[in-house]
Amino acid sequence: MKFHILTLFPEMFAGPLSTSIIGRGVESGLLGFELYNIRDYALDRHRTVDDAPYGGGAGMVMKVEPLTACLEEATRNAPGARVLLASPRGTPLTQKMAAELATEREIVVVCGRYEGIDERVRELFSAVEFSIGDYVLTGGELAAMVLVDAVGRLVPGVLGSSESAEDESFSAGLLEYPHYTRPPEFRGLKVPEVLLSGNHKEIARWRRTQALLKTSRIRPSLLETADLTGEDLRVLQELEQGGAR
Ligand code: 9D3
Repeated sequence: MKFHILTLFPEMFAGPLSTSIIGRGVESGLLGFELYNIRDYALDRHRTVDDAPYGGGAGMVMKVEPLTACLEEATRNAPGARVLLASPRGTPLTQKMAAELATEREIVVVCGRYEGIDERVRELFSAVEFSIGDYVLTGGELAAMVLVDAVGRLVPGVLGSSESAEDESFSAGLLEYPHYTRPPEFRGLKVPEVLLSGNHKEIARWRRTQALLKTSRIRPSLLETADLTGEDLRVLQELEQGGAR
């Protein structure tokens, strides 16, 4: 999978693209990146990339001409690729979207800065806007990195066998159970006995209950779409009654 990333700050990407799982994906040739500095496509003397909004108001808008020239270059390099636009008004990125994008050969991602991008860019390239959540960032770069991370790790071969994405469907839409490793006691805090018991059936039951408890506390709406068994529903009902929340 090759990502074509259009940004005014290409240097921001150096860390995430060279580190850990994504960095290894690049090393192994499974992932590729091309960074485009949008300013290189501004043709005036001052290399202007922004201007005041028509209709007035605060802030600046990214100009259509440099972005179009830059996108024309990127889409020449990636014919037929989907064009994504990082934007606070986009569709919230989900694991499902990440999995769909991971099947593409190439993706073009535009990182906005200032108040936003001239709307005609979206129209001209049938760009799809995505957001990473309801909080305000200073630009689209961090959102693009989040997308690259979420999508890149799902490209076949990028995750090692020990990091396999397989057990992600295993948790069936619930928050994960708590994790522990050695030592068995630290500053008086003990690892739950059941995890040391070697009783795998009991361990699985405990983990499932913990996942249900955590989810009902932190993200109760996930329970509406989670893949729950009859036993799960019984456990949840007990939690509700027992006041263990
Ligand atoms: C005053 C209205 N603001 C919209 C909420 C203006 C504005 C704030 C921040 C316009 C652009 C930005 C920069 N943010 C992004 O480019 C962005 C973003 C985000 O802020 N939150 C979550 N996802 C994303 S994706 C791109």
